[in-house]
Amino acid sequence: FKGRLNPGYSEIVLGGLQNVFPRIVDARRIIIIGCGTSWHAALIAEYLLEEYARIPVEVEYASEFRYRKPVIYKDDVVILISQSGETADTLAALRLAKNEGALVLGICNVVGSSLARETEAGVYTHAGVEIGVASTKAFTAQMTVLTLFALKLAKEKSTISAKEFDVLVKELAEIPEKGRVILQQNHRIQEIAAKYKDAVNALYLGRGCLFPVALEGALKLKEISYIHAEGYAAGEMKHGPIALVDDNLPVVVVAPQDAFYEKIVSNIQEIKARKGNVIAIISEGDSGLGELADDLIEIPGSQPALAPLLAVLPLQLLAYHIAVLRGCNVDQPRNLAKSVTV
Ligand code: F1P
Repeated sequence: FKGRLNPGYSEIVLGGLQNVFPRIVDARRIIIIGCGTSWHAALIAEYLLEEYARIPVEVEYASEFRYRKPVIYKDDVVILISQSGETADTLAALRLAKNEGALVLGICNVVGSSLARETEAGVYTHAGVEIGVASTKAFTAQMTVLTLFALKLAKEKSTISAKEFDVLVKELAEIPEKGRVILQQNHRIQEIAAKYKDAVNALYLGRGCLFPVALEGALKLKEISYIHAEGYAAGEMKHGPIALVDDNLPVVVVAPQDAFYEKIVSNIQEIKARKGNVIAIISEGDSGLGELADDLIEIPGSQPALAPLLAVLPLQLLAYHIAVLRGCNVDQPRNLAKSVTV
């Protein structure tokens, strides 16, 4: 269970998967399963694996997968993601897939957990102990492992050019420094939190692999501040959530300068036309949204596939500050358990 990024050599080593990698390369499809935050990491992986490794991917909640009668092939690879490695639904899904003869792999944070013991191979995220109930650094670590996995598989399957692979690996190594730059805006994010701490509802929007990041931002706010929040694919706004927009609704829009930029700007215009309050997560130095959005948080530029690793940080911080300002216990939110073992 070892993962190692070897910049300079443009090679990705995921030691824990070494013996089973030939089976992964030959897989018919990949099914990724998790609960809560781990499920959001799985959704991001679907974008990356299909784009780069050109393999069909299905993502499902463990709590659904375990109770229906899913079709599982012996040449499927089933990846179970869990911070704790003890989530009952995820373990039940693991056993179901294993019984059907699929290759079951784990991505988890707790060494020696049930998930690690029962899967055939896997990668530890080594994110350190998660003190808070709501998953944060484990999510970043899960995404990092899944990004490495997608790129390694793409390389083995020759579905990515050497140049594109090298650029992504190089930029991946720069992510920690870019993350530090985002954390320097902590005070600014705290000020934004003070403006919206009394909100009753909030909406989070994103496109592409930043759509699951919007889901995760909404989940963090719900979990620790008890504000009702919904995450949506920005293109779906006009199919329902737009009815909610008024001058009481904060809308967090993940809007870096990527291929969707024009579309997301037009989403922001639609929200502003209905007097919604827009908190935009923008690319560093993007002056275009200054006039339009109410509040801006900058993230350094990156390859679009790596943007989730950066964009989630201000959303986690925003939820944290709002929860603290509302007097909530951010480490032990009501009704939640670190490991949902029943
Ligand atoms: C899954 C999860 C977490 C959430 C909370 C309840 O846990 O839904 O994402 O933050 O802790 O459990 P895990 O399977 O990733 O340990």
